[in-house]
Amino acid sequence: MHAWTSPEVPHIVGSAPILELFDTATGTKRPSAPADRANAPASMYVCGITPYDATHMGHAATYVAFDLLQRTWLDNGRTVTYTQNVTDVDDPLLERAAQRGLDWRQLAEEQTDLFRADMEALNVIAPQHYLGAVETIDLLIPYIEKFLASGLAYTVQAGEDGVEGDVYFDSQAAQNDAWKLGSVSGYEREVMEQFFAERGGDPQRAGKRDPLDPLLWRAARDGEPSWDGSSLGPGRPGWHIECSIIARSTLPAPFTVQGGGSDLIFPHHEFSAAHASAADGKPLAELFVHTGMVGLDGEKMSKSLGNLVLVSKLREQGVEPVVIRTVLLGQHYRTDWFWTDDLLNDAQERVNRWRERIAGTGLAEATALITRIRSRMADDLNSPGALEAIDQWAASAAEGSGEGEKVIRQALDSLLGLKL
Ligand code: 5CA
Ligand code: ZN
Repeated sequence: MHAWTSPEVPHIVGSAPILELFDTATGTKRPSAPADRANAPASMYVCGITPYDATHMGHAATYVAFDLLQRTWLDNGRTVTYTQNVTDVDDPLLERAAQRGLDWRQLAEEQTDLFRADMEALNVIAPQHYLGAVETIDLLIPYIEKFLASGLAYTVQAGEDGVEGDVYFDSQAAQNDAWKLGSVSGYEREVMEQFFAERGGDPQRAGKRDPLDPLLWRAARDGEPSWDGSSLGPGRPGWHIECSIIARSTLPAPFTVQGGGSDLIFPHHEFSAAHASAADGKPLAELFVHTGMVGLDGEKMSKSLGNLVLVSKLREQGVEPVVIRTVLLGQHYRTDWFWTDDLLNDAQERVNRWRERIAGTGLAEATALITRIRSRMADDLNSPGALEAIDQWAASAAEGSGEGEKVIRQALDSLLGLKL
């Protein structure tokens, strides 16, 4: 699948401190590069959309946060390999397509196109590997076959619908030095059970060895799409194994950062990590980075609730993407927050002030601002702090006659993705 077109990222002279990131798995801030090799190649996997409705502000906030991560790494002189998936076959997508009387492939294609256009407008650097579940099914079948052969997976007997052949992952048997249940999330069993049930798991399924065991292969049902599963029989893959194998087939083991929203910590990232470690004994990633949830009117913004502010709608109404991006950067990526129109108005005023100030900028003040932005971003992507530094600069008197204007424009674009 093709991704969107990446913007040019200008190179900014000087250097930034090593980026530290808050890692969910250890609950601590950790350097995202080896101390002795600040410019080592970096790699990340960010969980992509399930394309059944348009990009809302929650998605935008998550992908812009990881775009800041990529930009900070690039500024550290690192090459970045970035993979993102599209969950282009999944229950909610099939259900929505049926409701709207559409072919599920057509719905997925439409919504993925809209997502790409939104990402491009928001100046988000495209991933090198942009892969749909549908195009990667062949890759994961051998993994499931191996798990079955080595006792890390099992087939349950037919459920109420009489269909045989659903395969589950044995999460107890699969524990090893690289992964144990809770390695990623750190959650207590009780919390795991709650999230598993709420987020697509099936704890009640008869015949499972542990209620938390996740599905690896769903045998074909009437009216559902299915693919040839070789010895597994026709069916379609479970959700976690998709991301796990797309990551393993495109990135080093372990790669630097596994990313996504905090709603994916458990079960999705826990079991994506479990599957990868079961396959090769290595951790999925060095760091697990999660964004907070964006809400609207007191609830998490979600396609299933329908309380959405869509990037495409705002764009249609004439809101400049740089203003949307400024709203997003004004919130720290790890906090949960609510979208409001006031935030949008404030961001527009901010951008106006920056634009008014930029003309007389001197070189020394431009360099000083870049240093401040870099040090704030190096501290767990403190973008609200970076914007405050820009505000302070904008509120100060100009100290030159414009030699710094181009430098500031390039730095805001390169480091923060803000094209004034
Ligand atoms: N396709 C899966 C991941 S493999 C999925 O979660 N898709 S999604 O469309 O529901 O979400 C896409 C990305 O946006 C995920 O990283 C998810 O964690 C994040 N996300 C979803 N809702 C919000 C929200 N309200 N606030 C912040 N991030 C969100
Ligand atoms: Zn995923």
